[in-house]
Amino acid sequence: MESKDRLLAAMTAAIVEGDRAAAEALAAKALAESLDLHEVIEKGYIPGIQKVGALWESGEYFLPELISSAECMKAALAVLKPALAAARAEAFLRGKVVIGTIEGDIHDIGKNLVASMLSANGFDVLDLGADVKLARFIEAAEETGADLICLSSLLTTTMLNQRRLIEMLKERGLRGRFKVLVGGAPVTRKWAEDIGADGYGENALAAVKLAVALGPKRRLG
Ligand code: B12
Repeated sequence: MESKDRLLAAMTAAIVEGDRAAAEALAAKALAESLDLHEVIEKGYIPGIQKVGALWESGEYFLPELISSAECMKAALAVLKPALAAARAEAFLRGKVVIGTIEGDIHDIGKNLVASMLSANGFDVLDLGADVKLARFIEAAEETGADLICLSSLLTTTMLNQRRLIEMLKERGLRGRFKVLVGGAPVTRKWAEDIGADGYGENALAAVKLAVALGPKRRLG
């Protein structure tokens, strides 16, 4: 148990220090030791990028450090991704999801995590990437017959586009066709309610629970 805690602490430190090799090696170790990958991500890596955010806010870190930590985070998640995806084979299709970071916003770490976890939990996920135009979300959802549209926003300015997307769905007579889930650091339950979203999740696990609850019941049988 103690060694697991040490491993989680080392993951956090690797992200804070921007040590990519260590971040990747620790992810490989987590796989080798069959650790719970949700715990590894939530308690090992995410606290690292949160600390980096705090160091940036306090003026101790600058953009290069932020970018290098973000790259480390991505590299570690890339190591874990195949194992997360493998879990999917055991699940059955729970619904189709279109996900992306909303127009004007390039933050994609949290969105990638949510996409990976949804995929690992049996959802068919189309990840549109970051800075995705509002119309593109709607086109993709219509094309793929999606059940859920998941919108990530990390900036207070781009959060407004979540509201705009829901308005666009209404304007096009499509609001009833898709469930809209919103998330991202500045997003709150209150905001989700205010804009008429179907749900808000504070982290990737919450996103999965929400998607399961809101997804098409017919395929859950
Ligand atoms: C890493 C980072 C960057 C990296 C992004 C790299 C990348 N590829 O993503 C870089 C360096 C590029 C960057 C750039 C910028 N950043 Co930045 N960044 C961050 C930082 C430190 C961490 C974000 C992160 O990855 N967190 C970890 C992930 C795992 O958490 P998460 O994204 O919140 O996601 C979780 C949940 O929110 C949830 N979730 C996420 N999406 C969804 C979606 C759904 C549907 C659901 C249900 C759940 C859900 O689940 C996720 C997993 O648990 C934050 C600080 C912070 N405290 O958030 C600032 C922060 C978001 N950035 C900020 C800013 C200002 C910027 C810049 C504008 C800086 C600049 N002057 O250029 C640019 C943005 C340019 C743009 N147009 O987008 C501000 C935003 C302030 C604000 N009020 O809007 C923050 C808060 C820092 C700060 N305190 O000032 N940034």
